[in-house]
Amino acid sequence: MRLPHVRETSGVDAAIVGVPTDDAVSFRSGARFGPEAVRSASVLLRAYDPELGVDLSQALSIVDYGDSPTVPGYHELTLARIEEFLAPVHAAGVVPICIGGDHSIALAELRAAAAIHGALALVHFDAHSDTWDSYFGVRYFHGTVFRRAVDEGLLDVARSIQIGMRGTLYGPLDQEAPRELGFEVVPWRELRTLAPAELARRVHDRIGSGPVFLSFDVDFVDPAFAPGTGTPEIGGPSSSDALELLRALDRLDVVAADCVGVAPAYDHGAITAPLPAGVCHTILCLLARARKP
Ligand SMILES: [Mn+2]
Repeated sequence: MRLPHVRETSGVDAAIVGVPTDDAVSFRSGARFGPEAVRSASVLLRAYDPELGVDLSQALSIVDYGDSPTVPGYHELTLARIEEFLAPVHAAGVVPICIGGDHSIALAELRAAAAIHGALALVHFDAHSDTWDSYFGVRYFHGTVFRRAVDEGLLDVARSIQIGMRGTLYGPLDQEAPRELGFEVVPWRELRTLAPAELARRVHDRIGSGPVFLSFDVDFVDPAFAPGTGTPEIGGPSSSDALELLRALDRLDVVAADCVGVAPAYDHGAITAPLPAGVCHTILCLLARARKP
């Protein structure tokens, strides 16, 4: 978006933060190049969103805060570095919007956010719940991230909702796991019957008031629209569906957000990256609208 690349937080409303890591994926790696691809695609974005009636250049002060440090090959150290990188952003009251990276980064984002805001409500768009207990016998993985967040008390799970789940599982217990943890789940087969305003009502009924972490995995969208991702799941919403659902989520107190899972090596003709770029733009517009009196 040609935002100023500065570490300034004074007077800043939101900061774009790249998180180039993919050590915690179970299948296709490559999301460490996601931030670079999304920034390239975002060059085409213009400030004004006619659907939401927001001119970002007028409504918010936004910076590109650069990329978080990582330690390739040492995922748990990477989590600590991301948390440390985000701490001053939250301390300054700035909303970080992280570009992944694989979804494991959400644990570090939540640790940094909860240190300032306390336990957060989760609004989570994804084909996957990411609530498995372990992968390969290891607890810190992209598919375990929201169970770890519950374990660590980072989420107010009674105010949290997961949206868009679909695809094959290891067994029926996998489907029940997020609900047993306390999440509300709107699987894609149910979601596809809801108008965006109906989903928004469900979200608001669930969230109430208080700080929200908004997390968007690009694999929420069908791989026909977003093939450049690590764990594609067929039979999902279009990018148009996704943007309409997102736009309906007005008036949430979003204190941190991310868009994860972009792996440009699996992309074809750079189809995928405009979606996460547009999702981040839409989240910024929602932020601007929520702040208007
Ligand atoms: Mn996913």
